[in-house]
Amino acid sequence: MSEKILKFPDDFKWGAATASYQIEGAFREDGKGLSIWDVFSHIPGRIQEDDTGDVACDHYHRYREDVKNMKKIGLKAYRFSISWPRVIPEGRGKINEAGLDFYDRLVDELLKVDIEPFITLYHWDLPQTLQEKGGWKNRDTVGYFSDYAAVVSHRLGDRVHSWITHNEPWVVSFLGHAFGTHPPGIMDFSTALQVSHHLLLSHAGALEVLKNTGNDKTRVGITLNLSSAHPATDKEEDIKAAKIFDGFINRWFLDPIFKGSYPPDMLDYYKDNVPEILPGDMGVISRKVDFLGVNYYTRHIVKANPEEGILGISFLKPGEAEYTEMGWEVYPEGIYEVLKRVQDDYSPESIYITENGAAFQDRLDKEGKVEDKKRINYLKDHLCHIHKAIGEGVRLKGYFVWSLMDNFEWTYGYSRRFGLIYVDYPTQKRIFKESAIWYKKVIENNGISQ
Ligand code: IFM
Repeated sequence: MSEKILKFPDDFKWGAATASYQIEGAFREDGKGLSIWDVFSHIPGRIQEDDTGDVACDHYHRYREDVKNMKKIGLKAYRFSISWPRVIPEGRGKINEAGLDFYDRLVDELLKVDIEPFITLYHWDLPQTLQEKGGWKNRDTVGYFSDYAAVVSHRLGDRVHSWITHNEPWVVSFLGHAFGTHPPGIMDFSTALQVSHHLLLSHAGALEVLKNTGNDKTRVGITLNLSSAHPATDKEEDIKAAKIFDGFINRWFLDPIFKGSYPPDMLDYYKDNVPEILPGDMGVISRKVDFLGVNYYTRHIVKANPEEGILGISFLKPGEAEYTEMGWEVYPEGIYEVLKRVQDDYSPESIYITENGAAFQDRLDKEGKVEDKKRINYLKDHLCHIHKAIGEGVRLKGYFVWSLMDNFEWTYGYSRRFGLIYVDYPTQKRIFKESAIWYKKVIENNGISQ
């Protein structure tokens, strides 16, 4: 029987993604300043096993080998982030040319082998000096971010055309400022909401800078972590709880960007915690983006629980479902639900899945192989639902696996492995997992075999 292949559009961009703090290492080299993650990861007890990103995957020194591996997989695009304090050690003012040189070399190395760079400006590593001035709570940081965007664009904008301002502003706002599990470790809901507003403003500031300093090929977007929110039952209170969760994680960011206003039900719900919004802010935030980046990992089943936290909700985890090492339910239908919803309700010009992937327990066997069937199934099932969404008119232009290689998974340290490539940390040896070989075939076929 001949194999049936679900084909993707001819110009579909197959990629993989990483982020600076998670892979680079070299945390004090060549003039780099400290980031909030450098400082936070050194506080005992904050990170599993007290791991840090000091060395991580040593990508700063091994980027040539890493680009070769990308080419072996056949990637068409690579999404990575820039470390702000590597480029501007104190966040503003003096530029560190050696830091810019690193990204310059990386971009050239990628272009040499026809891999398109997608750059994220902010994947969470704020310069520590700016944190000491109030970080994202301080509105001045918005302006510093635009200046940083200009510096990077002047150096790389002739060769880099696809830019992402922020990665997952929800995580920065709430894990960093409401739940305190990420730096700066603040636990204050109104601060988190103010931060979310400043992040959105800074996105729009950088968007304008990138457009003005780039060329007619420059495309700018933002990446949001979106989820599909399912009510646990058809009881009115659970339906309402799911709507609140949707407002909290999805609409609080989508509405300002695409509609120029925060969702009215959430403004009511947050009451006194609502951020200070200056006249003109919403017009700025809703400047047109060229694309939306969507990070999708799982769905949420939401139940009303008035006793629980500020939102009064809790989550159900169905016993029969499969879970990843992060404890996230494997729910591939959700990627279809999110894509359709974004297209129907917000109609972005184009969309990229800028992250999708899974952490499972990977074992390097005696033959030196990593047989990660669960990851292959995860990726394949999600791609099937993506294919369906494209077939129904969703303007999805590309897909980036999280992640190219195992790396520092934030508060979980190195205990969670998301990579297509296994990293043996003591030797820094890179080993292709079975999923990398499978993904190579997907790219070759421009589709998935059924
Ligand atoms: O590793 C992270 C990434 O930095 C942002 N998105 C989610 C990934 C998995 O947790």
